[in-house]
Amino acid sequence: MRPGFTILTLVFLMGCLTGGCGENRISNSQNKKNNFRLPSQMAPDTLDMVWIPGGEFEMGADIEQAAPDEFPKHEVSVSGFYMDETEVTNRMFTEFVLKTGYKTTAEQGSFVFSNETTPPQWIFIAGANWKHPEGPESTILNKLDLPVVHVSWFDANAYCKWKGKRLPTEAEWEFAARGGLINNIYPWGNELNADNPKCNFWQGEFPNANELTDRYEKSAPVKAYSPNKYGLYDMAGNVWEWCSDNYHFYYYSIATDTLDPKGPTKSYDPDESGTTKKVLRGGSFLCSENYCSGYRVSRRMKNTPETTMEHIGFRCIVCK
Ligand SMILES: [Ca+2]
Ligand SMILES: [Ca+2]
Repeated sequence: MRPGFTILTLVFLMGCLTGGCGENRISNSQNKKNNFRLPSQMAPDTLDMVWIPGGEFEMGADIEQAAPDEFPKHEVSVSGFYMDETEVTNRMFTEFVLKTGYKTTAEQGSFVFSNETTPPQWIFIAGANWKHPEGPESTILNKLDLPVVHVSWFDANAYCKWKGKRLPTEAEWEFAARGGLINNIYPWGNELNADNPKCNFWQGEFPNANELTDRYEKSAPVKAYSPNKYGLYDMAGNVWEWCSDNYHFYYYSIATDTLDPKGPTKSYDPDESGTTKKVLRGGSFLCSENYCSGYRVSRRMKNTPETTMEHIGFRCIVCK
């Protein structure tokens, strides 16, 4: 063993190779962007988490609005787990960075959604990162209870590992989002009801007309809307949430593992074949009916693990 290859490092590396409630899994390239060593991994606690009992469900979609990668709907079982009741907030992430000295992938800059361009669009801003979500002049001091954003998949994993937890799999995330309902479209049921929004999304025609019926142009404080029946907040909208799985367009057609599936070993996105992407779930404040409808419980999204944006965050889970 090389000098400097400490027991702590070994514990961390083993943590990277495990996941799933009780089963081994491999996360390729996890954390390779950051040469980060956990100075002290916490014993996991279940404070501010809710118990998701596990069980069988129909994963995916069968409605006209669904994207091709949400088909076919198929039966999956997941074991029980605890899940953070909210997205990880700026307050929580601040504690992590203060205690560990962790540097995020985006400390050089990140993508911010600008309303000052025509049409409104994503622009790269040097100095935009989790501490300055809208650019170097912005601050999180008045946003401590908003979800942390501009965090890469690597950053999300580092935080979860520090807490003694991990990212949910895509199946765990969808099971939890459904809140115990059967074949529901949204975490609360089957009606979107844009006149009285139950989550933070985009009412109106994206990207030109945000009607703000839900009162929030960008992200909202966590718990601004009612939780689902499991007690989970913002499983629809607010910010997208990283899952542990590789993204594969055809995964639902080719998957053979129906018990605690952990995603394909290789990623495939027909839009950018050859690029490894990770799954994102739940939609964001930018999702609208005319665009991605990401707030549907079965909606899948993907991005490269180093990607950071103003509408991407995460939450953790831990097994019993
Ligand atoms: Ca909104
Ligand atoms: Ca969310």
